[in-house]
Amino acid sequence: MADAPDDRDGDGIRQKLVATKEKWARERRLITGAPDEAHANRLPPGQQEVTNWPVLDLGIHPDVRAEDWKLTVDGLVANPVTLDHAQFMALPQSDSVSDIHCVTRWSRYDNHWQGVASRELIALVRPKDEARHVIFHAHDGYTTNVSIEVFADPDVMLAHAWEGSPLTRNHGGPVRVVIPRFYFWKSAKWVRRIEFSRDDKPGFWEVRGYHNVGDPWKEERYD
Ligand SMILES: Nc1nc2c(c(=O)[nH]1)N[C@H]1C(S)=C(S)[C@@H](COP(=O)(O)O)O[C@H]1N2
Ligand SMILES: [Mo]
Repeated sequence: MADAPDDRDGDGIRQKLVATKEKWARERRLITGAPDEAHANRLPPGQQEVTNWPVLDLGIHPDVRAEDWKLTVDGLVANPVTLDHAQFMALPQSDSVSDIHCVTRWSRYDNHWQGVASRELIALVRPKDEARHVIFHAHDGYTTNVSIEVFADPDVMLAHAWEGSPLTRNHGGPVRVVIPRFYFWKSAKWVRRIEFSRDDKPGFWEVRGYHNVGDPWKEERYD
């Protein structure tokens, strides 16, 4: 993991933040009790639209330069790879526009992403039949998990640019995951490894009371 210069006094603050979010999970805070499974509304239940882009994480912003960044895709795949930034940028590139929905209640519409679609990575590594889950590992120690079907959604990508500019460090640059149809905690910033697994491995928030799937229209905030 890279050093964390932002992290002076960070431990206490971070423990407090984690404790607060764990408490919300126990109390099932922010649940409105009105799922919208048909996606009748663009805004999922209990969410509010914002026009800024809040920064949310554990308070560690790893300083990973593009020239040092590498992505390993491994586990139950026929062709495990480790790509450097140039090799990653040489993969077929996509543009996508999607909404962000954070479990802390804010949603941000029409984010323009550029990057590599998950489908390109899947085609490259060829997951084995036994692979059922995908685990993301990030440079700050964060992990999160989705099913292989969710990872294969056409709008899932590894993004290196947002609104036409390189993704900034505080939002997970040089490369982050974007999984638009689920709460944003599933979208790992500073991603370094994508692991295909037979067994599920609940990640940082999933073991702290957050829902294992995290569908905003079903308000799957908590376990
Ligand atoms: N590596 C890493 N990725 C992470 C997190 C984190 O702490 N570390 N936090 C998650 C959470 S809870 C949210 S809401 C989004 C926030 O992304 P943003 O700061 O770009 O808005 O990142 C997600 N991905
Ligand atoms: Mo979050």
